[in-house]
Parts: sequence; structure tokens; C-alpha cells
Amino acid sequence: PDWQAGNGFAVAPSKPELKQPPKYRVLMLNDDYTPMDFVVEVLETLFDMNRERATRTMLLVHTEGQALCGIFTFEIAEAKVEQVNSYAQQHGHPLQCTMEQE
Ligand code: NFA
Repeated sequence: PDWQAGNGFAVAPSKPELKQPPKYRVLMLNDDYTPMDFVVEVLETLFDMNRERATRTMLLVHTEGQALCGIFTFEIAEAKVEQVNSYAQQHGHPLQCTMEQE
């Protein structure tokens, strides 16, 4: 651990330096076929967004090609991606999410 010079004396750091777990971005990808209202519904239900935020995020994906849905630990991010992809597939839409380390 790094040592800190307090009032002229070398003293041990007051807290151990704990390493936090890596975080993962969940990104939604644009496609030409998924209806906009379906995307908004997915963002509301799986990413806990209100209608306004879900609509803004959907339009960002639509215009920019992708947008951030949220940042999670590995297991939560993995579950979100799986939920979006399987829910979309069940409804016959090509909508996809991916994840990447922050
Ligand atoms: N691009 C899709 C359309 O024009 C809408 C869409 C938005 C799809 C965001 C996927 C993600 N119907």
C-alpha cells in the first residue's frame, strides 16, 4: 500500500485499498425491422426506464447505431443481454443487445 506523510511522520493508509469488480456496458444495437414501440417497451421493462428516457434512448440507437442501456456487474449485464435477445426473438424481432467491459 502507499504510505502517506501526515504531519511529518510516515503513517499507514487509514483504509485498505479494495479493488472493485469490473463493470460492463450493455449496448443496444439498431436494426431496420424492430418496431420503435417494441424497443421502447423493452427499455421500460428490462432497463427500468420511464417512457421519456426509453424513447430518447430508442431514438439514439435508431440514429447513432447503438446506445448505452446501463452499466452492471458481469452477471447482471449477461442476464440483461440474454433477456433482451430472447424476448425479441420470441416476438420475431431482430433486436439485439451486446455487452463490453467498461
Ligand atoms: N430502426 C428501427 C426502425 O426504423 C427502430 C429501432 C430502434 C430498432 C432502436 C432497434 C433499435 N423501425
